Amino acid sequence: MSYENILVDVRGDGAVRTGLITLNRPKALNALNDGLMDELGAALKAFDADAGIGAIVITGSEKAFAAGADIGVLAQHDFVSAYTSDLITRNWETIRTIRKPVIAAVAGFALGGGCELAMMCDIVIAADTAKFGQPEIKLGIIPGAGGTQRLPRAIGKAKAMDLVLTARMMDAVEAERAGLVSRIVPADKLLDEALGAAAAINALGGPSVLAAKECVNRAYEGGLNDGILVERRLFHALFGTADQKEGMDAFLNKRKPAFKRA
Ligand code: CO8
Repeated sequence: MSYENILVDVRGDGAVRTGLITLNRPKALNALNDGLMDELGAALKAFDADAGIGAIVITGSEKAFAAGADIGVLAQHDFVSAYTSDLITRNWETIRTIRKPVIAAVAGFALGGGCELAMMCDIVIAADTAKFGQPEIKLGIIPGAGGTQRLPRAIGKAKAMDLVLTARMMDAVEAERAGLVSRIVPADKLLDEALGAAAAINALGGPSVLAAKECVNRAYEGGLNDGILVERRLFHALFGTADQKEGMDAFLNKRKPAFKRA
C-alpha cells in the first residue's frame, strides 16, 4: 500500500524487526486528519499481522510529533455532524487493538489529539524538545480522543486539570517527572533510542510480550481484582509456550536464549 500522509519503513536486521511509522504532514505540523488516521490505522494493522515484526515505533518530525486534530476539518462540524459522523471513531481507536508493543518517539509538539495519540502508545520516549499539552479549551472544545481520561491516569488529577483547564504546555522534563514519559534523550538521539527499545523487545519471547502488554493495560484500564486474575491466567498459560522452556533453560545453563516466539 502506498501512503501520502505517513512514511512506513522496517528497521533492524534480525529475524524479528521493527515497524517504523513516521507521521508526515510537515506543513501542518502533522495535524491529524482522516487521511492520516486511516493510513496510520492501516499501517499499524499490517505490522501487527506481520510475524516478522516484533514492535512498532511511531514518530513525527523534529518540530512536531503531531499538533493535534486538523482544526480546519474540525471547524466545519456542527453538533449533529460531529455526533452522527465517524469523527473520532474512525481509526482513532485502531491503535488500541494493536497487540504488539507500540512506542511513541516524540520530538516537538504533541498537542491535543497528538498528545492523545502518544498516550495511546505503550511507551513514550521524549526528545528534550518535546512539549505536551491538551489545548482544546482554547478552541472552545475539550479533548475528544481520551485525553481527559488518560492524562489523569498518567500524571494524576492535579496536573491533568492544570493542563486541560489552562491549556499550558508541559516540557519533556516535567512530563518525565509526572510519569507521562519513560525516558528523555537529546533530540538527535531520539529515533535511535526508540529503535533500541524496540530491538530489545524484538529479542524477547513473542507470547510473553503480548501477555505482558495485555496485563499492564488491565492495570491501567480496569480494577485490581480483574487485573490480578488476568495476570495469573496469562502467567500460567505462558508455561505452555516453547519460549518459557527456552528462557528458563538458557538462564539455568548460563547461555543467551534463542526465542522461537512460540
Ligand atoms: N490543525 C491544522 N493545522 C495546524 C494545526 C492543527 N492542529 N497545528 C498547526 N497547524 C498548521 C498551522 O495552521 C500552520 O499552517 P500555515 O503555515 O498554512 O499557516 C502550520 O501548521 C504551522 O503552524 P504555526 O505557524 O502555528 O506554527 P508555530 O510554531 O507558530 O506554532 C503551535 C506551533 C503552537 C503548535 C500552533 O500551530 C498551534 O497552537 N497549533 C494548534 C494546537 C492545537 O490547538 N491542537 C489541538 C487541536 S484540537 C484536537 O486535537 C482535538 C482532538 C480530538 C480528537 C480527534 C477528533 C477527530
